[in-house]
Amino acid sequence: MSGHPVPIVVQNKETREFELDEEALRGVLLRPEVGDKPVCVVAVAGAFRTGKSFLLNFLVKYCVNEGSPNWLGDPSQPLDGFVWSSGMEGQTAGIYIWSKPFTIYAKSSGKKVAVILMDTQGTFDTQTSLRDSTYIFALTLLTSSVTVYNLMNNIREDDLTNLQTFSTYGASAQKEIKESRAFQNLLFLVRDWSFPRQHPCGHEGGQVVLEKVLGQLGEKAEKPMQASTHQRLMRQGLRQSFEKLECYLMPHIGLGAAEDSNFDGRPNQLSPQFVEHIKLLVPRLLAPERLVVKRSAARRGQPATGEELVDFIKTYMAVFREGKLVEPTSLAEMTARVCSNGARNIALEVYKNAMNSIVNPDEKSYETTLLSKQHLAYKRDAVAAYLRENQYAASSELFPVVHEVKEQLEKVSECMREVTPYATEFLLQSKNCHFKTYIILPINPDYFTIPI
Ligand SMILES: Nc1nc2c(ncn2[C@@H]2O[C@H](COP(=O)(O)OP(=O)(O)OP(=O)(O)O)[C@@H](O)[C@H]2O)c(=O)[nH]1
Ligand SMILES: [Mg+2]
Repeated sequence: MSGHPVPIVVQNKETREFELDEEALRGVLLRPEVGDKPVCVVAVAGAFRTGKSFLLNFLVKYCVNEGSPNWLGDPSQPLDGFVWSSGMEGQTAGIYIWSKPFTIYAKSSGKKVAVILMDTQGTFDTQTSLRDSTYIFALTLLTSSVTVYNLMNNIREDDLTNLQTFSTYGASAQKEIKESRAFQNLLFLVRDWSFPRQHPCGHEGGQVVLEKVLGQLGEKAEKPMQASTHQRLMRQGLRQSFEKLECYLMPHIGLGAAEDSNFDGRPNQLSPQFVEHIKLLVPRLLAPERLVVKRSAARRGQPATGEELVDFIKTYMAVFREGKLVEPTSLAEMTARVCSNGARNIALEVYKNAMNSIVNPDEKSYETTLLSKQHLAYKRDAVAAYLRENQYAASSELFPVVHEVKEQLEKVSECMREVTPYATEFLLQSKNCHFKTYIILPINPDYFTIPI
């Protein structure tokens, strides 16, 4: 086997904090074969004991054999590489990467790309708290260009809720370092897909299932289900959080493999359907024409290098460590926060559209009194929209975020008092608020924005 797994994020047994082994990370990412090539990071994350490390070893095989037609190799050879095991105890702890970056000539860009394979600690094992699960998953989303979200049997509502929790936490770290890009690609990988008669295994079936799951509560559904605001906003948020969402449905590995206590991963013990789909799935992630390079936020989306990836990981871990982010203390609180934020965005959209409608692009000045008057009316509409859209608005003691958000909307009016005739920018920083509020009233209404 060419290479071995290297632990780069390790949990300190005493403090329970995750720590970066920077030397180990640099030892891989600063190798001469990486140089200043763009990097592609393919990570597998998701619930514990669901075959993540097992799958990654097929990705290693594909890279080692350079995607040759016979890349799966001798079917009687055991599967090794990232440590995997049967049994019920969680196996992978922290984050590992493969010691050897693989150089692949990416057809789309005509450049060589260094591929990094990443294995992660399973979420929600008996030893892993919500906090740790969120930490690992969010860090994975932030640092990979493709995250495989490994699921069992189906895509359930709680899989979406968990993903929302993890991505919200990751996004708040992006905000903290003034990065506002969405995460890159996410592939829902459903293992042991339960309904192959209804939707056949593979990518096409997966896309249909994903559309159903993400769309069934939205406008696209033929018969929209009774959707709570939270469910709609969660789906909307997930779509907006990723550049690309895909799904692949995998068949079961076969009872022979699953029930044999001596199973060592050799392909000839796996079901032929599983092997067939492994041969289709792996090139979907790693074939030269499909590689997705990690992009650097600091350089306006240019491909990131190994050196930059080291910096990302260090920066994000530092942001997490500083503890300024909202602790994901409970899923309910997190959900309330996301729901409130979604409702806030809707409310601000209501306000922005209404104000845009009265700003004349040819006018170079605005009547302050007119704007203030309209502002008061539109602010009322926005607050009403916020309360209507937010199912948590009533329980403010339970979810203080509601209070914060309402306060922000109120603050808009304070800013408006200072409106001047020309392009104006206000910066509001409330002591009690985590967010900055800008109001920009330029000549062109397209720029009339209120990002919060
Ligand atoms: N049913 C089923 N079992 C699988 C599949 N792939 C692998 N396994 C089995 O799942 C068990 C766990 O595999 P691992 O790769 O160690 O799982 P993991 O998700 O990395 O586990 P943690 O690192 O503990 O989170 C092994 O016994 C594999 O044989 C699959 O697609 N379906
Ligand atoms: Mg594992």
